[in-house]
Amino acid sequence: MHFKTIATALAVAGVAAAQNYTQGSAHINMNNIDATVTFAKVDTGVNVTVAVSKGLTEAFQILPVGFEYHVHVNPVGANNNCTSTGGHLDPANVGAAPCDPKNLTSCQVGDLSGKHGDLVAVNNSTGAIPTFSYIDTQLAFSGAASLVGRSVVIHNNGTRVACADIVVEGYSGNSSSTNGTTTTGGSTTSGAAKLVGSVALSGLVAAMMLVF
Ligand SMILES: *[C@@H]1O[C@H](CO)[C@@H](O)[C@H](O)[C@H]1NC(C)=O
Ligand SMILES: *[C@@H]1O[C@H](CO)[C@@H](O)[C@H](O)[C@H]1NC(C)=O
Ligand SMILES: *[C@@H]1O[C@H](CO)[C@@H](O)[C@H](O)[C@H]1NC(C)=O
Ligand SMILES: *[C@@H]1O[C@H](CO)[C@@H](O)[C@H](O)[C@H]1NC(C)=O
Ligand SMILES: *[C@@H]1O[C@H](CO)[C@@H](O)[C@H](O)[C@H]1NC(C)=O
Ligand SMILES: *[C@@H]1O[C@H](CO)[C@@H](O)[C@H](O)[C@H]1NC(C)=O
Ligand SMILES: *[C@@H]1O[C@H](CO)[C@@H](O)[C@H](O)[C@H]1NC(C)=O
Ligand SMILES: *[C@@H]1O[C@H](CO)[C@@H](O)[C@H](O)[C@H]1NC(C)=O
Ligand SMILES: CC(=O)N[C@H]1CO[C@H](CO)[C@@H](O)[C@@H]1O
Repeated sequence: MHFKTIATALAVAGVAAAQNYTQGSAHINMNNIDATVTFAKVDTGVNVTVAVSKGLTEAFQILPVGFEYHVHVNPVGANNNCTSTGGHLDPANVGAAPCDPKNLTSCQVGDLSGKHGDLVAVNNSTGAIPTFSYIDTQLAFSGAASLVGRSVVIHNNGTRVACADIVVEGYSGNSSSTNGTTTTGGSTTSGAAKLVGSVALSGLVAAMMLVF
């Protein structure tokens, strides 16, 4: 009896521990852009580290202020479809009004560039940007501002140019796994199929980039 109670308590604690997420990252590798955005829980919020190894060149950049990037509510769709990520993470429903970084209630939680600055192009052949980190006091790993099941999207003058799911350590829900298989809403696409699809779609994506 006592043993059963303890076992049940341990099982419940196990479930709770499994949902105690503290780490996640989005590895964006699309349209010649390679960027990793890492999220780590800290006492004051989430430590965000941005590492761009290629693709954000000055030649590609449309706005002189750089590339916007945000946390979007949904995972990436089939064939690397960034449109499927939906809108910005915005649990307070702030909307599209400009974000004042000195007044965070004016900002969408997912508006990383609005709160912390754009990704500014480095004018060399690679488009790499020196790695930087900051603490975001609004992001979380649970609740309304949770990063779990979300994605990161990089924009160029508003156009969605690259995106990836936030892979949260310990989370095996509807988002990506790290082994090349992406599961979205129950359908699974292999890494190889995604590659073929993205090659076939690259022309279309280029055309879409002019439209969105
Ligand atoms: C969550 O993980 C942190 C860091 O490992 C730990 O300090 C904390 O006690 C855990 N909380 C729960 C509810 O398991
Ligand atoms: C944030 O993460 C970066 C990269 O891991 C690390 O260098 C930095 O010390 C961290 N900052 C805090 C406040 O934890
Ligand atoms: C991308 O996703 C959007 C919304 O989910 C959809 O309307 C659109 O048709 C998709 N595009 C492609 C090329 O599949
Ligand atoms: C901060 O932003 C909110 C939402 O836009 C606004 O209602 C409030 O007046 C602003 N506060 C200050 C001090 O500007
Ligand atoms: C481009 O600039 C980045 C950031 O300063 C640097 O890490 C990288 O080595 C540079 N690449 C070239 C080819 O100069
Ligand atoms: C940048 O975005 C604005 C607003 O959507 C649009 O009017 C303009 O044509 C875009 N510029 C380029 C070069 O795409
Ligand atoms: C790796 O992918 C396979 C499907 O190909 C899946 O069954 C397995 O759970 C995945 N492993 C992890 C750690 O996500
Ligand atoms: C996972 O997908 C299923 C089926 O599409 C949906 O009912 C469920 O709410 C999703 N769970 C999460 C955590 O997104
Ligand atoms: C400020 C500067 O050097 N801008 C250059 C960046 O690279 C592009 C493409 O090579 C040039 O056209 C710019 O003049």
